[in-house]
Amino acid sequence: PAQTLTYSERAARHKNPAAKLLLETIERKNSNLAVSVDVTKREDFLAVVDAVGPLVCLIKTHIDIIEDFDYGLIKRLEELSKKHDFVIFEDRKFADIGNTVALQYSSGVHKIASWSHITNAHPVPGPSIVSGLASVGVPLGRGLLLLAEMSTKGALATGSYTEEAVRMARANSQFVIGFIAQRRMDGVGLVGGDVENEGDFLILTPGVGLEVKGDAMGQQYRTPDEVVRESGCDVIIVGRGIYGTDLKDVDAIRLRAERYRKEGWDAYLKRIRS
Ligand code: 5IU
Repeated sequence: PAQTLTYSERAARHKNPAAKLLLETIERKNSNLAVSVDVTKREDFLAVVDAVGPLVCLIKTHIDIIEDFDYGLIKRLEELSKKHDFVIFEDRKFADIGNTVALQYSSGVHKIASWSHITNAHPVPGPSIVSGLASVGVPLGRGLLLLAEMSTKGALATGSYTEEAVRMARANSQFVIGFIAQRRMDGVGLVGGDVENEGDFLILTPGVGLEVKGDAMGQQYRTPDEVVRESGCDVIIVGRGIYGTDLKDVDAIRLRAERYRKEGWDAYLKRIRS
């Protein structure tokens, strides 16, 4: 099972270029930390990315919340991605019919497919959302994550919905590289299935925090150890726990990022040695 292998052993088994890149980056940097940079001003965004860049495998963006966006920001982000060696994940959560999501992914102001190695989609429309996004993403070597679960209180993505999401991924595993989920999905929804030959899906997990258990809007946090060691997830995604409330204090941001990086990595080492 994937959760007892090292990240580099798994990188060698993946064909999708984005999955390979992410696993290799994790191993190279000894970091399974992703920072979600949910800030609304371009200069704040770039300052946080530059501060945490050396410590992360991946930067997660919500590019549509940037108030002073222009395409020059993407060039700066790509430069920082090369300088600090991190993967880019636009957390777009596509949810429309295939034809529409293909346009949203390739076009508009943001042209997500042209710069984001990884993006994600809700499985709610069924397999056509994957084929729509794949028509744009596969020729560019991109990877897709399906939202199999959410971190929020009362989330509807549970039970048979989650199982169907995993089946959709298995049917499209050249483009679907894994899930946003709260635990490993190995064998989920397999009926009398062949667990031995289960694909190796990456699990990226938001809802990670060390100081508090949640926020006032339904978010729920678990620790890196609960997420990586106990639940077998591969990447911890941390937003406010790292960038905090004072965006000017980049030293404090960097220190918090290092704390999460170490906790996430130690939890992984314990997992593969157990
Ligand atoms: N995010 C979640 N939970 C989910 C999914 C996405 O928190 O189930 I799917 C996003 C939302 C935000 C980031 O961009 O991950 C978490 O930010 P905080 O660590 O600040 O809560």
